[in-house]
Amino acid sequence: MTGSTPTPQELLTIAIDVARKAADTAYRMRGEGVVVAATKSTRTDVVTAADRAVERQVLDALATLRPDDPVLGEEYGEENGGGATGPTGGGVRWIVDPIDGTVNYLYGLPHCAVSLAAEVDGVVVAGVVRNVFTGEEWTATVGGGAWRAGQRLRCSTETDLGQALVATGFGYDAARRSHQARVVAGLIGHVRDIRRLGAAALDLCLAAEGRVDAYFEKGLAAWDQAAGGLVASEAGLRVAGLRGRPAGPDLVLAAPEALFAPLHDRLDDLDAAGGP
Ligand code: 2AM
Ligand code: CA
Repeated sequence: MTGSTPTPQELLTIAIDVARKAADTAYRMRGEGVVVAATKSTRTDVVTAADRAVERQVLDALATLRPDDPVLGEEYGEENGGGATGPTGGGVRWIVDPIDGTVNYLYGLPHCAVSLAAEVDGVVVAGVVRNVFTGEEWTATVGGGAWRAGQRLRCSTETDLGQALVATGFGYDAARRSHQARVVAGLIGHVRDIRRLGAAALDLCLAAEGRVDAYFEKGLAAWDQAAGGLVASEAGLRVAGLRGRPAGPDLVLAAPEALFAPLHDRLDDLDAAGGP
C-alpha cells in the first residue's frame, strides 16, 4: 500500500488490527500486576510498564505495515519523523495513546482504552478506540460515520442543558485541577449532573452514542482526542474549542448542536479554557 495514499477505510482496517493486539497486551499485563515505571508532569501523572510496552508494540506493528509513516505517541514522542508526511503530500501520520485512562488502568477500574488514529495531511481520517477491559470498540472514518458493534452511532438528541449529563476530566497539575473544579462548581447547578470517568478518548466515544450528552476538558494532548474526536464528530457532535477556535489544548468541547451554544457560553463565562 505504499506509494499512493490509502483510503480512510484501509487505514482504519490497519488501525483496528493494531489496536486490538495492543489492547490484548494491555489486558494481559494488567493481569500480571501493574507497576508504576515513572512519573511525568506531576507525582500523580504516572506511566506504567504497560504504557511503554503497548506503545512499543504499536510502533513495531506500524513499522512493519506502514514503514514510511511517522507515528506520534504519548510515551515515545514522534518516531520516524523524516517520513512522507507534509501539509499537502498525501502523507499519513499515526497518533497513538497506548493507554488512555492510565490511573484507571493502575487501579483496575474498567474504563481505559487504546486509542489509535490516522491523519492524512494533518487531518484525522480514521480512528479506533478500544476499551482494554471490556473489549468495546468504537471506530470512525471521515465521512463514513461512527460505529460500535456494527451499529452506526448518533449522539444525544437532548436540547435542554438543564437535562444534560456532561462528562469532563481534570489534569494532573494541582493548580489546574483546582481551576477545573471551580469550573465544574459553576456548571453543576445548570446541568443534570457531571461524570468524571477518567479517560478522555472513552468520554468522547460515550458522547458519540448518547451515553453522556456532552463532554468538555481542558489540557488534552493530540493523542487523547485524535481518534475519539473523530468518533464524536462522525456521530453528530460539534467538536470545537471556545470562541471559534478549533478543539485543542485550551479546550475540547463536544456537544450536540442544540447543546453546544448554551454549554459553550456557560463554559466561556466560567473561563474553562483559562487558568493554569
Ligand atoms: P492519560 O490517562 O493518557 O494520562 C483525564 O481527565 C484524561 O485527560 C485522561 O484521558 C488523561 O490521559 C488526560 N490528561 C490529563 N492530564 C493530561 C495532560 N497533562 N496531558 C495530556 N492528557 C492529559
Ligand atoms: Ca496515556
